[in-house]
Amino acid sequence: MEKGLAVAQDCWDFAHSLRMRSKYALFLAFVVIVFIFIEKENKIISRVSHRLKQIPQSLADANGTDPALILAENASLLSLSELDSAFSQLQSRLHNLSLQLGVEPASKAERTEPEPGPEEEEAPVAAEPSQPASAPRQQRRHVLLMATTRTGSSFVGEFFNQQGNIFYLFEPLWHIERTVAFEQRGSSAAGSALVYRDVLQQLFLCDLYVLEPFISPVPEAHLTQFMFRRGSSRSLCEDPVCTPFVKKVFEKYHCKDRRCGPLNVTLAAEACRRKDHMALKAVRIRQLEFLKPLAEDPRLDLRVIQLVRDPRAVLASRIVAFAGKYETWKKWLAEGQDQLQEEEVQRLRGNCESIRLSAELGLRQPAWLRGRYMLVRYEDVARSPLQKAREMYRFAGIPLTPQVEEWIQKNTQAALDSSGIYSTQKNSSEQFEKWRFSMPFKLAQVVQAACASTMRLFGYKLAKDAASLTNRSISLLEERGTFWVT
Ligand SMILES: *[C@@H]1O[C@H](CO)[C@@H](O)[C@H](O)[C@H]1NC(C)=O
Ligand SMILES: *[C@@H]1O[C@H](CO)[C@@H](O)[C@H](O)[C@H]1NC(C)=O
Ligand SMILES: *[C@@H]1O[C@H](CO)[C@@H](O)[C@H](O)[C@H]1NC(C)=O
Ligand SMILES: *[C@@H]1O[C@H](CO)[C@@H](O)[C@H](O)[C@H]1NC(C)=O
Ligand SMILES: *[C@@H]1O[C@H](CO)[C@@H](O)[C@H](O)[C@H]1NC(C)=O
Ligand SMILES: CC(=O)N[C@H]1CO[C@H](CO)[C@@H](O)[C@@H]1O
Repeated sequence: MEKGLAVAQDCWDFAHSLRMRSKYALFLAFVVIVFIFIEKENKIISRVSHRLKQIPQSLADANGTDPALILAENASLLSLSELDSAFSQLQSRLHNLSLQLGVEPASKAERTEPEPGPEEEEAPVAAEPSQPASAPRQQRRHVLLMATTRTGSSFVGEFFNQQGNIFYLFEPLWHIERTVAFEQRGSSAAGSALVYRDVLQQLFLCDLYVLEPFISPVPEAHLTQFMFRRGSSRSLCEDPVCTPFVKKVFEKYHCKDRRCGPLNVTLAAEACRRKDHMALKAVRIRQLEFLKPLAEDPRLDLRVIQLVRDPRAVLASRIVAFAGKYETWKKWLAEGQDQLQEEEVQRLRGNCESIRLSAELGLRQPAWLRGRYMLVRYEDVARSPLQKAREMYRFAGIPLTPQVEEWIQKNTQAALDSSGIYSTQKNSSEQFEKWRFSMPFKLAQVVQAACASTMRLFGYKLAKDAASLTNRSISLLEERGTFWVT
């Protein structure tokens, strides 16, 4: 099919394909370099490349609600048909290599979820391939906190991090984004979504080794000082994952309350398997529909919690937090008249749309997602953190422990204490609405125009004028109660 496409190309198509080829050259170079560096991990890379080869298939599966995705699909099909032969070759090399090393050819080494318990000594990489996965372990849940930046996802992630029996990871996909500098548009955005998804799937299975090829520098002997935000995962900082501190080894994202040696990925993977549940937070998963294979994986019991926040607040927060990336916005705000670049507005609209499309899909509850999707508004969490935590835990089917409640009580009160007010619903709502009183109305207007349908879906009311934006007695939030719980 792909060959046929390639043969039938006319001149324009040829030019187009050249462009695509150069677009992918970098990515290919990356794959090859990684390959050279981590021959030991050839199974993983082989699997990634194998998965990438399947992209045309997967894209055909993904139902194109998103017009951007339809375009991406076309582009991907073309460019990937060119990549196809390169990947076949890579796979063949990996196959030869694995034969030389005397290990099972990667394509046949399907992994099954290892059983928990002390007898579990072997690293998954060395595990014997066995029969197709048996029934999922009773009750083990795999929670994905799916958010975007500046939506309070670190805070909500703590709800899961604090439960002693959940293995929680904070933004593990950061490593993938860093290493594979995908373009954020068109075909490569779709490609990156599939890599994210496949890595996510392995992580949920406690295959933490899948991250290693993406950590820079690549870990040696499964030991790394560069695990992103290790300190934000309790599970990576407690015994026995916290090994004795090693002098002069600098760990950038070290544990907060104690000093540990570099992360031993094997120990972390073992800890993951010992815990009853697995949760992780990701701001890099843009489209819910890509998660379908995870929802249908019999080894997983997936629960997706999509966290959303008023896009006006998100933009206001991003302009402060990512000043460099929002230079144009700041200039536009400072200099008055100048027209805001259409490109920026388009990006804003695109972000809002992808959030809305995911939420609409989730709320529609197609069969594969039934009982697996929950939508949560940050504003509701900020106003009643404990109640929302209980709902999320009930949805996930995981017991809420006293530690979690304590943490929430301590931290929501501490935040209020430090600003001189005490904990009531009314006062904490002042906290979460702070953006209203510092946001120029024209900025709010731009967001309201670009994100109107997203705001309507989530119950964020439009402010008609500058006065209503800053008038405390006008609520910009429709009450939605627990309507969202599925
Ligand atoms: C895509 O959606 C249409 C309806 O919108 C449905 O008939 C079709 O079966 C879907 N295809 C897949 C692969 O889910
Ligand atoms: C897909 O690509 C082909 C060849 O470049 C082009 O003729 C066609 O219009 C594209 N289709 C879409 C939906 O973009
Ligand atoms: C793999 O090995 C086979 C036979 O041993 C050989 O024909 C083939 O060219 C090798 N592939 C690569 C990419 O080296
Ligand atoms: C990491 O932990 C595993 C499992 O306990 C152990 O076998 C291995 O030697 C450790 N690696 C290093 C480099 O200490
Ligand atoms: C704020 O809104 C309320 C209700 O609409 C209105 O009665 C009040 O006058 C407004 N306050 C100001 C300062 O505009
Ligand atoms: C219980 C409490 O401290 N409530 C305070 C909430 O904030 C308002 C002012 O914004 C105070 O007047 C209340 O006393």
